[in-house]
Amino acid sequence: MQTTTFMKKTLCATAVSAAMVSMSLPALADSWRGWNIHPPGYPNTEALEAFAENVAEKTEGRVEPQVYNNAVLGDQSDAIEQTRSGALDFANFNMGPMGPIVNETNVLSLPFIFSSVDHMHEVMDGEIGQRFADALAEKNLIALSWFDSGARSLYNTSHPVNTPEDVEGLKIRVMNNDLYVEMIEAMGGNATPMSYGEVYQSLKTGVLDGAENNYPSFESSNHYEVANYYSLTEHLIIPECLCIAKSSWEALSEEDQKIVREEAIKASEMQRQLWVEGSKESRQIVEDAGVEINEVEDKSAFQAKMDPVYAGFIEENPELEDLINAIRSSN
Ligand code: BDP
Repeated sequence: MQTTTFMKKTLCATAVSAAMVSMSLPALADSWRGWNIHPPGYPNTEALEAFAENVAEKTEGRVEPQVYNNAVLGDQSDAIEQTRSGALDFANFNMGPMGPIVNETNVLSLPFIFSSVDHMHEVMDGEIGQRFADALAEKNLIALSWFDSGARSLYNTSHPVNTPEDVEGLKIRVMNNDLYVEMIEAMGGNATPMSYGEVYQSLKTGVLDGAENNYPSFESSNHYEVANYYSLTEHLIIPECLCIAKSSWEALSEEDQKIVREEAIKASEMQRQLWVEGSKESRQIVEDAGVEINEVEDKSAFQAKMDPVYAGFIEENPELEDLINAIRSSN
């Protein structure tokens, strides 16, 4: 039989992979599946991919994380449950949809709880952040670092929002958390909890009038193509975690835990840097596409509407009042 170039290449590749398999045989690689809601190129995606690559390299292949983008492994609430049970190994979760599962994290979803993104980082990187990490750990999620998610603002298909009166009657999509329903209703709108992937179509067909998000998500989800008014209410500043499933974490040696922790912290530093740049770029893209962006002169009108939301929350969760006060007074 004549050996063709193709066969030679194939034989050669087979020999190489056989050699690679035998070289790596003693340490069985732990393949980690990681959930990510965002598309390639998004700041979080880049940071998660760097995390995966660096962990594989530093553990010399003992842990092989793989990131699955665009929520192909399920929507966020499902993915949280899958990570808690160990069906998924790691993920980048927003603390919004975490609220129904880890009650303490609802504090982070109180509108205007942080005065700025810097304030949020200071809190999350300190002792208070550790309190949230402890609460997550009780629910089998090991939060190793905190990502930026900017500030979320309202956008809609019909007019600029300057005052709560402008929100009246608008059907606004919110993430899956009852607190956001209360928040939008307190502003005068009608809230619809919905998973992220369904929002574009719903805006397009008029099922929704608007939603709320940061610039990078407003842009990468293409919502800006259908919702042309973005109003800087900046009502929510919600941190996100790089979380590992407790069972995956506990299966690691101490040495590998150290590597994974260090890489998670490095990933969050990278994400925060990329976030600043990415937010500016996204703002430019949506403006160039014709989106009208307006500052909200008097945010205190929105803040004042949130008093009953806080009062109701504290009434239901009196044990969390000191945490709310600690965050507010840490500024
Ligand atoms: C983005 C968050 C993502 C959320 C999404 C949403 O990064 O985790 O799922 O908003 O609105 O900003 O659902």
